[in-house]
Amino acid sequence: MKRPQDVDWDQLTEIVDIDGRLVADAPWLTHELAVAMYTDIVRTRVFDRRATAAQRQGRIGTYAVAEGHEAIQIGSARALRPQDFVYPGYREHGVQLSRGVSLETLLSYWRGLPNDLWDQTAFNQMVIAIPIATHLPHAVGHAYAESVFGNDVVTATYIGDGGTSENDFHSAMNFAGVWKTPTVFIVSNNFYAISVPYEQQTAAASIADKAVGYGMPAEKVNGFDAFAVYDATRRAVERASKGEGPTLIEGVCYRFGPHATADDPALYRSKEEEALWKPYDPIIRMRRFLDARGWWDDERDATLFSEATEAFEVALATVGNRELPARSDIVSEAFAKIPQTMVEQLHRLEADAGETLSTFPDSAVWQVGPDHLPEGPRTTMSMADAINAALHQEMAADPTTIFLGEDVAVAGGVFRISEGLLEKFGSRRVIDTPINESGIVGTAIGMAIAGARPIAEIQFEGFSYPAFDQIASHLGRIRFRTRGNASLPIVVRMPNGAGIGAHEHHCDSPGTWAK
Ligand SMILES: Cc1ncc(C[n+]2csc(CCOP(=O)(O)OP(=O)(O)O)c2C)c(N)n1
Ligand SMILES: [Mg+2]
Repeated sequence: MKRPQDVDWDQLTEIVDIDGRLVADAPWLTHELAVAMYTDIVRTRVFDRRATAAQRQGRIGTYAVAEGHEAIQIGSARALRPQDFVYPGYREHGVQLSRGVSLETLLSYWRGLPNDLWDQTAFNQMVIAIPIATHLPHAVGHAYAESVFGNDVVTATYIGDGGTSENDFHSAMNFAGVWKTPTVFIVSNNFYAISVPYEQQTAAASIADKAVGYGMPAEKVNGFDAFAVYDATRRAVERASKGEGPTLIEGVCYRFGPHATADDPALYRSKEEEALWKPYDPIIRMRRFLDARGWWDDERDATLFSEATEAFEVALATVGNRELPARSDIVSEAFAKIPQTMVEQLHRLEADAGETLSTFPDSAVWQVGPDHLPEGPRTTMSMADAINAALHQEMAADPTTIFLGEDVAVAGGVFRISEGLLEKFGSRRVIDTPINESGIVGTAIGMAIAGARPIAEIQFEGFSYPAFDQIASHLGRIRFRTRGNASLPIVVRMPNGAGIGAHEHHCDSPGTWAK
């Protein structure tokens, strides 16, 4: 049982207490900001309640309920600058609404309709990532690439207490710590991961404690106090922007509702426990604060709630009337050039369903045929020398190319494939990474979203398996998920077997897994 009296509140920073009293210095806390944040919190609450009801009516699919998390979401989102970039998890509806994602776009996502545009450049926010923690390395890579480009962009990324057990939490925190990227990690600690309580998730006394091992400052914040979260995020963004590196912010909160619409919290916590947390509702705290200052009244409140409800209903009706996308979207939106084998698979599906077979212009299809070698002088060299020459050429031709991997810089790679790159292109673009394959591919993905052309090296193909979540869950899907708004120009290169007679894993040919 997790009760408010079990929390050491003195450890958590607070700006406005549960009674709405200002308890710390906050010169930045203006009338305008407070009203804007309250408005966002109410819009998020209305969205959440209406979306939960819409799921019950069968109008959207399974939905992740956010009630209780609003202060962390709005407090952090409001502290980011317009140019900063967000990598959210599945529950950050408030962050999305506050940063301009339309109700229709959000509702389409939760209705399971991929036929709405998620334009990450319009919202400075990536589409929701469902596999827990896998988006964290993206935020780190994105921040890294922006600093290489000389842009003042901070990335913010969100995760839960349970998510900090995942491998990619570790890879992202480690890369961010070593690279000192301008990244803010925001952890919503609601003491549960679906049914599993905090104590069974981690033996760490707090999530913030985990940051120490990555050389990263951390702050524990009262996650019901949007102003405390705002202040912590504001300071973290300032530090990151000055080149002082990443920060972890742990916001302590409670999920008032179920994990998602498919979850029944009665299986793992009592009604008594839930009732103890109700007075901590961030809306009540914020409203008390505004009332005490005479900045709000019942009439304005009623208008805010009813306008938010109406906007939701209009958006839901629009989304409900939307046509399902054509079956052919599964190939046409997933590939810049559709492989012929995919067209054949699609045709088999369409034939089975008795549908007309889709046709695509020749220019949209990738016809794999014989190689056409360019005319001109030829020379003979080893494969290693040829790859090395190609890397030198590409890195010289395109300043957005970043080469990363284990032992690739100073040593020039264990097969000397990247020899000479460090000397020519410098340590910002030729990176000896920590030993973490998921981190290598994951950060490369974030770099590509930021506009870079990364080349990610896996030292031996037999060690590519830890990277496969990133490859399958993201590299292969982000184009589809964003309807082509994000296309990832990444090369993942890895040497394999080829008869070198080496010991296990150094001579694997995992290409056979694909057969
Ligand atoms: C890699 C992965 N494993 C499992 C799941 C299923 N799942 C979704 S949410 C969740 C619990 C996450 O808990 P926490 O990180 O504390 O975040 P909260 O839901 O409490 O906000 C699980 C196990 C998933 N989405 N991704
Ligand atoms: Mg949790």
